[in-house]
Amino acid sequence: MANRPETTPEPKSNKPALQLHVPEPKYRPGDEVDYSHLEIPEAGTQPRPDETSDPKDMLDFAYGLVRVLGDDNKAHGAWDPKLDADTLRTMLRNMAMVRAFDDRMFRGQRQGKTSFYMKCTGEEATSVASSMALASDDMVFPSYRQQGILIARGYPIVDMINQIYSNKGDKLKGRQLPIMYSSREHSFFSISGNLATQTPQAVGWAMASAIKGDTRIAATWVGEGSTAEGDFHNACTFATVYNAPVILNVINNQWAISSFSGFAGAERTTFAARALGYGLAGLRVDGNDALACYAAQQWAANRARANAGPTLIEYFTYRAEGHSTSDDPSGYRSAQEREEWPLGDPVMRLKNHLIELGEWDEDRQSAMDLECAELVKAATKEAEKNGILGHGMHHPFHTMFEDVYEELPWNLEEQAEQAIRERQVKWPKGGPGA
Ligand SMILES: Cc1ncc(C[n+]2csc(CCOP(=O)(O)OP(=O)(O)O)c2C)c(N)n1
Ligand SMILES: [Mg+2]
Repeated sequence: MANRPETTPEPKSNKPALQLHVPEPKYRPGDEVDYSHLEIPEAGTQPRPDETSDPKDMLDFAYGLVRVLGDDNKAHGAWDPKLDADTLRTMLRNMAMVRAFDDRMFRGQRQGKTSFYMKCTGEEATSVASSMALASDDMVFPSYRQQGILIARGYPIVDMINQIYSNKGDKLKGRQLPIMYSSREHSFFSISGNLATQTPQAVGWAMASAIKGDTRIAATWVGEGSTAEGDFHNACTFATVYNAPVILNVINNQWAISSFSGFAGAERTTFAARALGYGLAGLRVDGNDALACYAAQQWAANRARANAGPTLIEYFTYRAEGHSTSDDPSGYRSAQEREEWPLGDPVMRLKNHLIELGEWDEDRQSAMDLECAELVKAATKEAEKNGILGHGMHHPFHTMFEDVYEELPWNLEEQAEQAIRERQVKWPKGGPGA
């Protein structure tokens, strides 16, 4: 470029030259990983503030870490939600189901049955345990890594797979990218690929619920990287201004594809501390501790239901696998990160807790894992009858023009006919995806 100086310009005064800081992750492929700089308090050491607390009195909660499950596999402290053994076993099963589902769908993508899939390995507690603390008709506005909510809410696995295969059983008629589910019956808002759009939508829905004098609250989930989007900040402003009955869940899994959390501000402060500037209650929790996830969500839900205000919760966790089936994390981060992650594995921690309580054992765990794998396998076979990628068993092409207008306008009808005609001319034998 013509006007760009080739060398550093001579200083014009004795003032120091300005410098730009560009964040760089601590570890790259092949590096030894040492997480000893992370401050991880003992489980049970944080007090539990009153649910109607003034955010000004909660500053420590935005920088600390709420933890319930200790290294001794026991539940500790004021945040222990004291769930009965049946509920804990349901939570464990939902999480095991998510893992079984993720494994099979990932393989399905590698086998060419779908174009795309995203796992949530290591983050199961942040969706399963949190959503179990909500009422089943509270409205959720998730991102793409919260399949755990649908599973916890009992959405049929076969319908999830039909959506992933975009087949003729797909309730969304192939109009959404695989995994971008939507279910009005399960109060699960349509997932959008445009990051963070769900956050102002959740706040708006919560405001509407309050305007109508309804009792249902809203909760949204957003990745830490996505908090850098303007939408997230607009959501925080509206939430605090109107005291909307909403919970903003930020999943800090350390990575946004190949960008580490530092690019969204993690070098400077915590994501929970975002709450402070807006006057929102902020909680930072161990995202691999299912009981802490449940307890934090329950605290925030009680607060919202009491008209005491919105809450921003940061779940400190780790994305154990690639971003999606299109990603290979070995190209940008050290494989040791997953092994060294100091907060452990959420499924194993809950399992060990149940064993410690005398309410579970390894044999039951193996039997449950097998049962989940078999259930997912059977659902896959069922969904495959409706078609897989490239088999042409999708909804008829004409449906892509439908459902926007009550009656299809003549110009769209013409376009539809033309599109289908052109396809027949181009691929008389059916062609790709026919
Ligand atoms: C507005 C927008 N910008 C960029 C993208 C591309 N993109 C998709 S996922 C992603 C990473 C998001 O990371 P994070 O919010 O941390 O969520 P995570 O994937 O870790 O769950 C990016 C950059 C997008 N879909 N939408
Ligand atoms: Mg992330």
